[in-house]
Amino acid sequence: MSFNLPDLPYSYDALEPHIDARTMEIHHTKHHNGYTTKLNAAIEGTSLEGKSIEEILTGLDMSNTAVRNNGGGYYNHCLFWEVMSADGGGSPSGDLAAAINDAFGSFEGFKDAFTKAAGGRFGSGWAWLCAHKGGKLEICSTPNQDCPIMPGVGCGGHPILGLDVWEHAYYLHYQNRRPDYIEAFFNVINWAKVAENYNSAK
Ligand code: MN3
Repeated sequence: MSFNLPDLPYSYDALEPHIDARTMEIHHTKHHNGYTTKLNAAIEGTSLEGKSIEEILTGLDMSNTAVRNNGGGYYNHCLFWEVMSADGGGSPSGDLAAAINDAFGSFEGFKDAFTKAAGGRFGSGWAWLCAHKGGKLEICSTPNQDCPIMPGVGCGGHPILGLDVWEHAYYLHYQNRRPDYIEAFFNVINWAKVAENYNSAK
C-alpha cells in the first residue's frame, strides 16, 4: 500500500488573487507530489508500510530524516489544501469561535498571534493552530516539514489549521513579502473545515 497525491478540492486558480494559480499548480504537482513519491520510497519494505500517515508520524523515530521530511511534507500539505477555499475568509462560529476567544481573547488576538508565528519562523516551516484533547487551542510553529503530531515537535496538540511559509508557497507572487502572503491567507481560510477538524481533534 502506498500514499497517493490527493486532488485539490478546487481548481488551481480558485484562490486567486490571494494565492496565484501558477504557485498552486507547482506547489501541488511538484512539491507535494515529490514528498508523496519520496515518502512511498522511504517506507517501502519497512515496518511503516501499510500504516496510516497519522500512525507513522505520531510514532516516528525523529532520526529517520527521509520519513520525517517527506511524511511531514505529505501530511502537512494534505491538511493545507483542505483548510483553504475560494469562498473562505471571515471568521469562525460556534464552538471553535468560543475556543478562539478563550485562548486568544478575540479573533483579532488569534490573528495577531498566528501572524507572529508565521512571520517569525526563520527559514522554511509552518504555523499551526492546534487543538488539545479537551478543546484548548494553541498556536505553534515548526521548522521544515515537521508537524505537531510528531514526537517532541511544536505544541503537542493536533493541527486543525496550518500555513506553509516555505518560499515555494508564495515567492512567485509575493517574492520576499511573506507578511503580505500571511495577510492574504486569512482571505481563503475555510473555517467550516477548520471547525470540522476542531470537533474531531478535541
Ligand atoms: Mn509547501
